[in-house]
Amino acid sequence: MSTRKASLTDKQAKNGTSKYVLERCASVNEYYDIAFKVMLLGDSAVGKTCVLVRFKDGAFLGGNFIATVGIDFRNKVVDVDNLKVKLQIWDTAGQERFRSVTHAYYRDAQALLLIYDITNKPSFDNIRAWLTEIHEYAQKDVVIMLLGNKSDMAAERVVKTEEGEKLAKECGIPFMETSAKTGVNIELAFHAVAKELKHRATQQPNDPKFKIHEYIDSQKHKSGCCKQA
Ligand SMILES: Nc1nc2c(ncn2[C@@H]2O[C@H](COP(=O)(O)OP(=O)(O)OP(=O)(O)O)[C@@H](O)[C@H]2O)c(=O)[nH]1
Ligand SMILES: [Mg+2]
Repeated sequence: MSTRKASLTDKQAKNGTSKYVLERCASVNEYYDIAFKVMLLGDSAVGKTCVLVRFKDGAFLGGNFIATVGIDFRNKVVDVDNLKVKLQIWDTAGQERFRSVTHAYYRDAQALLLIYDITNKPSFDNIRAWLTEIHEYAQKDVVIMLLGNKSDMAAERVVKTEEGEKLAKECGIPFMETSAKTGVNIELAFHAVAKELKHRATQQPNDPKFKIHEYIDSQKHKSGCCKQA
């Protein structure tokens, strides 16, 4: 084990401002300052596992679809404003029969990425039901982000970008379209969530509030990410 001086942890512990998981050390391979749990939710086959694999390994899981059974997680450490933020990302099974298994994990999650498939209308229509479930099982202040995945499949699109934007606006949550296949917006989605969680955990009373919607818009424009599929 390597130990790192973690002024953040001490400060937070002293003034008791955070209920987040703040840890000061890690194994040799996994060096981090602060850790959060993120959950991927959405109907079966929308691409949750592929989004996670793209983010974690930079690869696309093409070929035959293998539905996730139960729940699984992967860790990734990202840099946020010079802080090492560990995201423990839980990949849930979208199939109905596993729902009771995944419910048990909601309480621990600090962020939820709610995913639909832009080529599958029912997966979009079910987002409201997912949000009802989230309100029932998740923490009240959980960070939620809506993702319309498979943006590379322009010819098969049945859910317009504007529909995703409208729903997200109604629910007051950030939104973007992603592609686990091309990688479009995958890093940005996780990074925005990591930044929001880090700000919530470390914010001092007089610090300016982090505005996730504005951050996403500024980064989208920077990378020109949404112009191509
Ligand atoms: N073209 C394209 N195909 C994708 C994308 N993401 C996932 N897929 C494909 O969609 C299928 C389902 O992907 P998964 O990631 O396994 O779906 P899932 O949401 O994890 O499904 P469950 O585990 O059953 O909940 C697979 O055949 C993937 O190759 C994407 O961004 N673009
Ligand atoms: Mg899966």
